[in-house]
Amino acid sequence: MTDPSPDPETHTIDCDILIVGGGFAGCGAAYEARYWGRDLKIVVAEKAAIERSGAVAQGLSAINCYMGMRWNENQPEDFVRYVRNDLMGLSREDLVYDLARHVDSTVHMFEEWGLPIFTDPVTGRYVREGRWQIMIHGESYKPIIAEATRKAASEVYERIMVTHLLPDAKDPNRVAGAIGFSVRDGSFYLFRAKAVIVAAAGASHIYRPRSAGEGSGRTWYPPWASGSAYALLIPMGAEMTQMENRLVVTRFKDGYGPVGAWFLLLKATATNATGEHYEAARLPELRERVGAYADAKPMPTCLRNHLMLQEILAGRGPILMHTEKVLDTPEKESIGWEDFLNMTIGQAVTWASQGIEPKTTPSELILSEPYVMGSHAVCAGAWASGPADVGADDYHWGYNRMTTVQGLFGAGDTIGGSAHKFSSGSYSEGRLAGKSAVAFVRDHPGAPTVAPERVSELKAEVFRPVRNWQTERLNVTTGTVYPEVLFPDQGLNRLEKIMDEYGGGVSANYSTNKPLLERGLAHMESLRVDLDHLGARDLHQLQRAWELHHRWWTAEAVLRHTLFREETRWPGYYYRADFPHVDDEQWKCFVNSVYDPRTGEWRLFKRPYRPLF
Ligand code: SFD
Ligand code: AMP
Repeated sequence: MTDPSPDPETHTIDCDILIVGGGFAGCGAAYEARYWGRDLKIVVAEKAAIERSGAVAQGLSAINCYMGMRWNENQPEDFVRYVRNDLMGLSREDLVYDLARHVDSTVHMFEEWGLPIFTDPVTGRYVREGRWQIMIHGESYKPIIAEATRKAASEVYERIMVTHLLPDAKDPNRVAGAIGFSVRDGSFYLFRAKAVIVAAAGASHIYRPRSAGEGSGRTWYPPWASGSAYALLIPMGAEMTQMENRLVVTRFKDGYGPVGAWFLLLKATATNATGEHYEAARLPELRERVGAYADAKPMPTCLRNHLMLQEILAGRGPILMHTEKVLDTPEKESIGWEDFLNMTIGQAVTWASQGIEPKTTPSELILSEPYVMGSHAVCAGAWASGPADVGADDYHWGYNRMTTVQGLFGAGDTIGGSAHKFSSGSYSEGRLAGKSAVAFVRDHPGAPTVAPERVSELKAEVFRPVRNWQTERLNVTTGTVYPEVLFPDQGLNRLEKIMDEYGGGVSANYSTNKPLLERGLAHMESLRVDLDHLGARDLHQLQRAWELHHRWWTAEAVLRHTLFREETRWPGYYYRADFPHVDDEQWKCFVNSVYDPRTGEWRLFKRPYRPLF
């Protein structure tokens, strides 16, 4: 294999709308932008291949956001109440409501395109996993969705890792495109666009995972989710929200198999090692900590985590999911296995390798390491304009799902304040962003200005790890020790250690405090300086190098937000040990941040929470 070039050829692509990331939100954005913008050039840039990219690469076994309005099962207002409750009172309810009123039409389209949804032969309704979730045979979920995007987009550029967004040369608060490189041939890509929709996923591997060494890389959210959704936006000066609201999920131990179908559809229960149902027993203690939130129905996800953690810390683990009590028919047994074979094959493999027969043996549950996301039971991400017809005036400044940067939109994990979107909601939010981006392009038909010198500077920056390696490769002391080179896996281990120990990861039982966070930020600064020394022997390592950069930005934002919020709003996600209680008086508000690219300074501040009703 020849060495990658540190100064490869440049491909320039001009378009109306650039969509970064062809996952669920990106696919929805392309589909809807084409509907409203028949004449526009709509381009997708994706770091993998859209048939199997993103969080749904392996498939899924449920669609976790579906109202069922045609059967009068739920109304959007019910969903707003649910999300408000699950997020301990804090949501951008205009965004949540907007999503809820549109999500059903997305699911109906998926079915029309061939996605098999469990349907009750008697009622003709979709089979409910829980109040908001429906069951699917979803191994091929992503290829089905990608097919429509292939038809809708003018061009889909695959294997392109987007590294930076470009500001307009005349107006730094307007986006003008993006740059990246091909992970296959190493060439450089310049996209010039009138509007950009970022749909580039949340982040795993910010925190050291439970699986290390023996299963390094195994996580619940996929290892390829590298926080690009946040790292592309933050250096542009986009306002971020709720970056401290990171996700810890209850999962089957070692394989990270999700629990939803087991708890909700199969009605399995979890106990401590001696068979006690610990949740009820711990309620009085929970009330002392969080007051009335302890009696919220259903119990917020973070509080369920909290009770499990307390039980484990009290020495009463392992926590057991009693699969053996519910797989009493061949049909249920098949649903149980299919749940994992559709979506988290590794869990089925883990069962097999550990000799676990779920029909006769309970399985261990554990809490995962934290992830940064905007689409599951948390809502980290960009502060976005809401719809014009609902919500407070200060939640709306132009185009729906536009960030605080002109022409820069987001969807799915990218957009903050609006949790529980899941796959269907992320796609729906992509559709909303796609429609608005078309409106923006119609109102701003002029091409943006891209400064060639800025592009050259950034190009040199993108290929710096290749240059570093080629300059330093002979400067080796022994084996793989290159004193002047930091390899991406070494940098990643360092980042994960900092976040784990100072930012409230698994080894700290999710606990942190002001001095720890400040110390963590100091370590982050020295890591940032060392990122200039990243070395890449090949294109794979160059991609890893940029994924590390993106994880760094995401992690930095998490630490700064966690430091600013002086309370513990979501016990079970993380604990500010120096402020252990929920403090509605001071902190029932959003924590937002803006990074200033000119000065390198971060500004953190509060934004009011305004309930929709
Ligand atoms: O059970 C760049 N999710 C579930 N959703 C459901 O509806 N039902 C479930 O059953 C779900 N479960 C679940 C889920 C996820 C995973 C991993 C498992 C189980 C094991 C959540 C959804 O999948 C999730 O909410 C959405 O997919 C989020 O959509 P989006 O579009 O925000 O993210 P994406 O789909 O991962 O797509 C991101 C794309 O961007 C690309 N990309 N491209 C170019 N340049 C860069 N720098 C890029 N960085 C990233 C990615 O390749 C990808 O295509 S359960 O656990 O709850
Ligand atoms: P999971 O498989 O854990 O990602 O969860 C899938 C869906 O089920 C999400 O909407 C969760 O919020 C919900 N869920 C999972 N476990 C429970 C539970 N014990 N009680 C209520 N909702 C749950």
